[in-house]
This record gives sequence, C-alpha cells and structure tokens, in this order.
Amino acid sequence: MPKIKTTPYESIARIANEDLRQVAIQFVEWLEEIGTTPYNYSRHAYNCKHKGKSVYLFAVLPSDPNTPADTLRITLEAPLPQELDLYLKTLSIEKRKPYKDAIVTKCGPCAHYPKTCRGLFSYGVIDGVKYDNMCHFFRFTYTNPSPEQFEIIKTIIKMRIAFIESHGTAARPKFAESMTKFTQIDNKRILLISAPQGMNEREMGENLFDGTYKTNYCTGKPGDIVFQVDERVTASAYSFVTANDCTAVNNGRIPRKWTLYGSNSTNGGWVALDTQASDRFIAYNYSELAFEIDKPSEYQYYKLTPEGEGIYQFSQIHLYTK
Ligand SMILES: [Ca+2]
Repeated sequence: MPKIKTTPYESIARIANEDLRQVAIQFVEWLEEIGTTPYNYSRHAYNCKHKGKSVYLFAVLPSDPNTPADTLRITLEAPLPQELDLYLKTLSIEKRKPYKDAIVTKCGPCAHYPKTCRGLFSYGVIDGVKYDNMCHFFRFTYTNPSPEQFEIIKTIIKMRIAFIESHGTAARPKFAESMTKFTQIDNKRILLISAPQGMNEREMGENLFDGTYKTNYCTGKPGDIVFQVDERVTASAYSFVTANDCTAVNNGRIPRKWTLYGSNSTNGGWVALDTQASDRFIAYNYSELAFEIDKPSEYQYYKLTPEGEGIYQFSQIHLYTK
C-alpha cells in the first residue's frame, strides 16, 4: 500500500463549507466501516481499489494546501449495465446532443481531457442513444454532492464492490456451477482449425484451446471458429470463459448472438446444436458462460458462429460430455 501523504481527514478539514465538510467526514467514516482504504495518488486526491479494480476516487480541490478548498469531487465507476439508470438519475446526467455535434475537448462531468481520460471519449451509448457527457468507461464524477446524493453514492460503491466480487481472475476463473454434472473434455484434445484473425499476434484463435486462461482470443472480424476433437464426442454442453475487460459499454466483449454447430466433416453437414444471444445475461471477467445442448449427438468437428458487429473475446472454449 503506498504511503499516505495526507489523510482523507486532513484533506477534508480544508473544506471551508461546514455542511459539506461534515457530510464528507461521515462519508470517509463510512468508507472505513466497509473496509475500503483510500490511498493518495496526489496530496489531496485519493483512490480506492478493490482487488485491483477502481471503486472510487475522491479529491479535495484546489489541491494547493495554502488555498481554501471549496470542492469535493467523487468519481465512481459504473458496475453493471442495468445500474446505469441509477447512475444517470443519481448523478444528474442528462441526455445531451449527439456526439457528432458535440465539441470533444473534455468530458462533461469529470473534466478529464482526452489525453488523460482512460476512455479517450466523451460520450457513451446506451440503448442506441449517445450521451455526450459520459466517459467511455462510465466513470462519473460528482462535485459537492448533497447528503442525499452521498447516500446514493454509497449504494453505488457497494454495488461496485459486489460487481468486482463477481469476477474471476485469469488464475482462478469463476466456473459455472451448472457444469459440475458434466465432464470437461481436456482442451489438449481439441485443435483449432480456423478462426477469424485476432486483433494482434498475442490474441489469436489458438489461445482458445491452449489450456490457460491467461491468454485470450480477441477479434472484431466476422467468421466461424472451427475446431476438432481428437475423436468423435457427444458434447452435451459447451462454454466459453471470458477474459479481462467485460464492461457495460462493450457488451461484455461477447458476441451479440452465436450458434454452435457439430459435424463429422469440415466440408459441410453442420448441424445446429445451440443458439444464444448475449442480451440474456451479464458477462463478468474470467467467468464461464455455459450452455447445455438439447439434442447432443456424436461429432468430431464443432463450429461456433458469432453474429453481429463488435469485438468479442474469450480466454478458453470448453466442451463437456455427460
Ligand atoms: Ca487461453
């Protein structure tokens, strides 16, 4: 843990407005109660991470210790797509003109210049509507929140922590409990035949069956992922394990829709085994999304056909037998 230069209480003590100072103190006390530890990233600005993921930042401004502070700024990271409504409501973020008409110089709420903004964008898209004052990663900053708004900010922080807890890691992915009744086919027995080109040489299709979740396949190109098992198997279920950057704005980096096929020839005879659409669930990092096959049969070749635009990525694909 980096050394604390100035405690949050010392920073808050600089706030001239007593009402704001008092709610800020209560807020920091609450942060301690729930076990989060903010640490300085500058003298009067604090960051808090949970399992390496940012939960919130707060800053007392101006940062010059010789100038009375009049601003408390709290930045939150949106956890889940369905919670964005709460964010919009809570943080008084309104629909603005579309991105193409906006002058992109800096983000509306957080005033982060593109140079320093993680997302490099000052707009977001929700349900096809573009909001021009939204960071690409749904990071919102609120300035001098009221006591009521502090309460909702606290709710969001708790949600954010719960969201982080839902993620697995590359070393310890979260596997689907529904698959415990099946037997996973060793990925050493599976060979990739073809896949659309990966984003770069570190993210190629071979990474799907290399037995580690530390590598992933990432592509934005259309096409089939075709793979073969060393002998015919009756796959009763299949899954893919997500990788490192599932967020609301990128659809969890899973395809919009896909179909799994089986065949005993690469030249055709593909039989559709299962079709899914990604709007039915939420993808977490390093989590297994698993699906049972209603009418399994014996095949040696399998093909996953993603549909829809956008980048998707998996760290591994698995097949399961009964
Ligand atoms: Ca892999």
